[in-house]
Amino acid sequence: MSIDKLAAAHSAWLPPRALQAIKARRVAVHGAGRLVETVREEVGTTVTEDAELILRLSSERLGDEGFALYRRDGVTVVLADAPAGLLYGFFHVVRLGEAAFAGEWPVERHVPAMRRRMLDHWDNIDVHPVMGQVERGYSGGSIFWRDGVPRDLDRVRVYARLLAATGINAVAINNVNVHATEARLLTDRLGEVVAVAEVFRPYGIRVHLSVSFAAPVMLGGLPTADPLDEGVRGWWAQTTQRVYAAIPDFGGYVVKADSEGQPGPFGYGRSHADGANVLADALAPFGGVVHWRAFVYNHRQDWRDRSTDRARAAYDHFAPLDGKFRDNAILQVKHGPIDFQTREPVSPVIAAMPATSVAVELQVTQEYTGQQRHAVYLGPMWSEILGFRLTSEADVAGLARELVAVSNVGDDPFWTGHPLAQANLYAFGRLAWDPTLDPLSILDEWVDLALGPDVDRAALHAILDDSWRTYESYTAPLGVGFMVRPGHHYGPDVDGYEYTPWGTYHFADREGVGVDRTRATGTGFTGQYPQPWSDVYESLERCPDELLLFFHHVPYEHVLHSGSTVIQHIYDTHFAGAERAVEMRRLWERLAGQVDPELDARVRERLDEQVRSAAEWRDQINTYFHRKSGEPDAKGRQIY
Ligand code: GCW
Repeated sequence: MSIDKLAAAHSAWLPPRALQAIKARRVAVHGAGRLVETVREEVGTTVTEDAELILRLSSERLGDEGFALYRRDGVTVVLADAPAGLLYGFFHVVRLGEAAFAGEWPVERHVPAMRRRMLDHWDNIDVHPVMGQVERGYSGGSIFWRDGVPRDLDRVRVYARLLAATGINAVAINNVNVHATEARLLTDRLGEVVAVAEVFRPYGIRVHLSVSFAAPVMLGGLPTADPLDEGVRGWWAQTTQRVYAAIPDFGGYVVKADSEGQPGPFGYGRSHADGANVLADALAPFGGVVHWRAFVYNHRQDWRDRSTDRARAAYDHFAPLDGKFRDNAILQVKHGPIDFQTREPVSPVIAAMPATSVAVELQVTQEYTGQQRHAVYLGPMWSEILGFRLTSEADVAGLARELVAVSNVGDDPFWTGHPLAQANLYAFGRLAWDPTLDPLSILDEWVDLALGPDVDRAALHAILDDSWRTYESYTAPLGVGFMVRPGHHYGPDVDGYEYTPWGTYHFADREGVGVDRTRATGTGFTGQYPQPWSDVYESLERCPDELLLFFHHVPYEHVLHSGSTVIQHIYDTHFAGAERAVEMRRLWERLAGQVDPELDARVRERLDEQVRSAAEWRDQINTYFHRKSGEPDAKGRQIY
């Protein structure tokens, strides 16, 4: 299928309209290389003289992916040292649209902040009886496999193009929980990875694979997967060599080890550095990397045991290993210490490992933020995380070498279930390229490209700008987290996890609520932070309201900085949040007739569910805390 036909069929943020400004002009493309060819295909017809847009390889010290652009004497010029830079420069012109051809401007240089900007798919080949095909997927089945076999990859081609337009340059295609069928992608099913890599390649995206640490046993028939065993080292080396023979630009491996039941080096009495390094050594001769996840904690905790704190686990396991990882081993750390909650402090691991390459992992798929049934624009949350000054020298974006996120895409016609969740995927790529971008301007970019310049932009901003905070306001209060229904994690269930082995507790009783993580009287987690955060979080007076219950157990009458008591704050935010959801649905009415009717219908269906679910959250949370505390609502509203 031609690019035009594909774009028309599944447009997201690259409908044919988005390329009109370029297609209406005379464009010259100079240079050779596969990605330069991609630019030529995108442009369609090129000229050699009298161009109004020139895209040219040159040497401007812009690195492998950077580009420069300027406009002089009526000509817009994009320069790049390497083909990938030219492709990113091209998509920048697409974003600018007509503005790329107006006025004159001096040279602007654009170089990505992160060398790798990666999406992890939690896709399986087989359909899991409970989880479905995509673990924590809310957009239908996998775009890579159906009925146990590879799909027609046309749609993956469109996906590659969409991702390249945001700056993504790496994709891991299968679930980090590697089951028996998917483990074989590394060996006898490698051909399927080859085919996907071929589709991603023209868009500058490298393919990575999640592998099982037990692969030498599962696939190689070895008696052990001990990382220090010579046979095991040899198996990884040979297997990896075969992968590179088939995919010369293969990106590398992603590993979830000793985590939630996955095998790992602890099973052999070895450290996670030993585990990561055996894979890193196998990949090094080919320039590959291993992404080793730091999501290691005891998921069989005794809820009676108040000394074990899941928030501490990643730091306790990994900080002592700083400096022990190979250069091509990247420690992939979730942005918060627990698990992608709506509100968490930034993980202290990000500051604790100066001699290790750290990738920060975000969750674009909305497992804990409304599962793509609630409209929740996550750009502001990520922007806050990335800009958080964790040490006196650097913010999170400065400490991270890479940004990785779990994808929210499936075979849904709108790609992301909730059409507005496309904005999250778009924003992730843009923030990974430049973490300093304003998330609300990124939203404007997405609106322009995806919905067109004529829709009611103010209404969309009113719906989405604060939607993350709105979601926060009607779900678990003040950073305490979870309170979701166990298993699928959708909707409220305040005590659902309270007496389970998962380590996610709120400790509410008739006096108060929250987790004491102080050094003075609690789990000592605050001590994992550098100053000033170590003291700020320790202090009941200085701890920010939104994280109060993450760090402290307080009485319901405790007065917040806002002046409200904890209990009244809970009531107020939950009433206000559920009302905001109703308001969001009302605002969407303003877009009637401005967007594709099917998209409109889908958004309405989701907003209806959001309104219902927000009311359910409001009533369960308010009722729960009213019953526990016995405190009335100062405004006398209905609590059950
Ligand atoms: O949040 C949890 C999810 C699991 C997921 C795990 C992880 C892939 O509930 O479904 O497993 O995180 O990040 O490994």
